[in-house]
Amino acid sequence: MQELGRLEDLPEAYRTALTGQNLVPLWPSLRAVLPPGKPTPRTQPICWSYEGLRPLLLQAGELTPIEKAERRVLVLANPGHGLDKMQASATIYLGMQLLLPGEWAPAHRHTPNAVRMIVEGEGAYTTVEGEKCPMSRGDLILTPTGLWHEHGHDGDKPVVWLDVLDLPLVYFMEASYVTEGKAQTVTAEANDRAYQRGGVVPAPVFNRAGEAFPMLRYPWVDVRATLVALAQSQPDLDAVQVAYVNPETGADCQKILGFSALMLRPGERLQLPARSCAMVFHQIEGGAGVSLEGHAFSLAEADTCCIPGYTPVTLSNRSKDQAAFIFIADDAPLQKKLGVYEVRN
Ligand code: GTQ
Repeated sequence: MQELGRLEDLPEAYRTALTGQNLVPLWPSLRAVLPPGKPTPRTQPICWSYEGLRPLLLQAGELTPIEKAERRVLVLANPGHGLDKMQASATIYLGMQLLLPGEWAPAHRHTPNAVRMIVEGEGAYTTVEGEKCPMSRGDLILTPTGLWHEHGHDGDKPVVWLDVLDLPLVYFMEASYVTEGKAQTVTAEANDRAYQRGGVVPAPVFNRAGEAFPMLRYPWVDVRATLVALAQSQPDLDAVQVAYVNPETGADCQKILGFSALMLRPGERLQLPARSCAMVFHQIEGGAGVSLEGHAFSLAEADTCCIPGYTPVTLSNRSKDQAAFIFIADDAPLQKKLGVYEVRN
């Protein structure tokens, strides 16, 4: 590839004249913005151990009352982007949120989409547009763009969950803002009960079709049972994986980030091809190895890691006799909509 002229090659007076008119020559920077063959990601492969962060999160509970935090969260920040940018990847934000018994994180709504993956504790709930969604380990609760949400806790031990938002992207677009509200009136218990089985949805008499987000809570007991049944019924399947989708359209459950759950059979080693999307892995149950060029992580329960796009990755179950379960988030839905999604075999 042809080497291009550098900024220093240009006369000082010319550069000053350009700057004076807010002009910049492209050629000294062309290779940086269009690198050959594959992007140069800022996103570094990074792992956050739950054992490491949990005491610090509990300490935040002592140091900062909920009224002074609104959302008591430690952000899982990727140093490749700079810690102050609060990015796990270019598009994905991750945070571990703590709610103590009796606390309340007030109602608001915002333009970024969020999901919560429940990590620890019982008795807390998120109310989304009046729908009360109880939280148990492994449940996925959606709080999509523009929907009112607040968190409460009637239990007696700390509750922790992983927030996954498309905040970096929405912020980059200069479209990120919040509206504060007052406590919602609960009008429904989690409507996942309306979606007990795949293939049947509520009939027109109380039709929810047409809602962008008909299902807000995906209970882990159901997702886990689906994975186990899938593994049993289809032993030859390459990857025992299910996607979290809108039950009425089959589309990704949110528009920007995609979510799935993966089961690694005892002793299984799964090679994933390089895909253009960045990925987040959160260990729900068991232990897994995550290896990619130059990096290897060992995930224990509740650990979280992220890897950049365009990287083949191998997942391996560290146990020979127990299944391992992983929650995955990526930005494939966004990339597909934009036409830049790739799989490289
Ligand atoms: O729970 O609504 O981690 O608004 C970041 C922003 C959580 C939330 C975060 C938020 C929330």
